[in-house]
Amino acid sequence: MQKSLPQKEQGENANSLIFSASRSTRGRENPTRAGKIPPGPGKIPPGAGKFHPGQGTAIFFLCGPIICVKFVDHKRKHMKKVIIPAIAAAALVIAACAPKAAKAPKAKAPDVPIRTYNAPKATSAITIDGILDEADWQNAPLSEAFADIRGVDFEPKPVKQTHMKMLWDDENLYIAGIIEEDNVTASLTEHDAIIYRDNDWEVFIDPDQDCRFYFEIEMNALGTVMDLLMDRPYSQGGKFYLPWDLRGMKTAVHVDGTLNNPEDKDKGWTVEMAIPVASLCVDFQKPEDLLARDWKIGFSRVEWLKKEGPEENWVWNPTGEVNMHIPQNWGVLHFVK
Ligand SMILES: [Ca+2]
Ligand SMILES: [Ca+2]
Ligand SMILES: [Ca+2]
Repeated sequence: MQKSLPQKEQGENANSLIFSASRSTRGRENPTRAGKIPPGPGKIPPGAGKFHPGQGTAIFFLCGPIICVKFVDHKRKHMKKVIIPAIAAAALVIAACAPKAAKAPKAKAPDVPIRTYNAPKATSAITIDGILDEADWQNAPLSEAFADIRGVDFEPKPVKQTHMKMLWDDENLYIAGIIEEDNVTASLTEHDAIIYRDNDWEVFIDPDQDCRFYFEIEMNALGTVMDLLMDRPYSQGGKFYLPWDLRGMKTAVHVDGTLNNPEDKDKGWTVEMAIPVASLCVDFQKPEDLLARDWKIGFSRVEWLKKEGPEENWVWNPTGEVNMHIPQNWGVLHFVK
């Protein structure tokens, strides 16, 4: 049995909820899941930078262009006179007196491949009903199969297939999620609930690729949406803004099977989304500015194979750890003109 759920459209004030401190998003509930906080610059050890002549005392005096240095050895009770060029002496003194440079933390080399999706421009209207029967969807390339978030070759590999497709026009980014599922389930019905407590579909978007002010959308098979704005990743002290709603976004889910009925075997569910580019602009950005460049975009599917967890995180572009909030490790969306 196939069932299409009604399309949902978000208005400017759609379903805004009072922010609750008890709500949180994945990665925040357990900081270890948010990735390691990068070490700060090393502290300068006490005393570093001071000139320590050891057992003696150095006496400097100028003789024209030459600096003379006399070392008085307190133990051996004698003096050594050393004549060195002024420039070299100055360099020696500066080097001895300069604080030792703090070792910069090593940047984590991206050990994940960065995938690119070449999104065609839609040639006709896309009806957001969860059904991907438009000719444009048929012609859009199917993404690589989703992999474990920790790496393309990470074992065990996902036991259920997931793919996505994307299209665009001058107003919207269109997203299709194709989710294989033998038992389609969903329970959360409240907008901005923590949707990943159900099996879900997640999209992360950073149009200007600055890893700041990026957007997260989660949906379950009931079509319930959580959307939020992040000012930066949690690992950098980022905060999320849950009352923010993606204005004008249209979403729909189509279930190919029966929802919440474990007695039969389902095929899966599909998600169809239209995201207004104008609703993703920050500062003085205009939609045409955003559509003129590539975006960073991440897709994730949370699957609770065991009720007690831990949950599976299957993603388009692995980030390398169980944490989606690493925007630099998301894939790239390229708008084919
Ligand atoms: Ca459709
Ligand atoms: Ca950004
Ligand atoms: Ca929201």
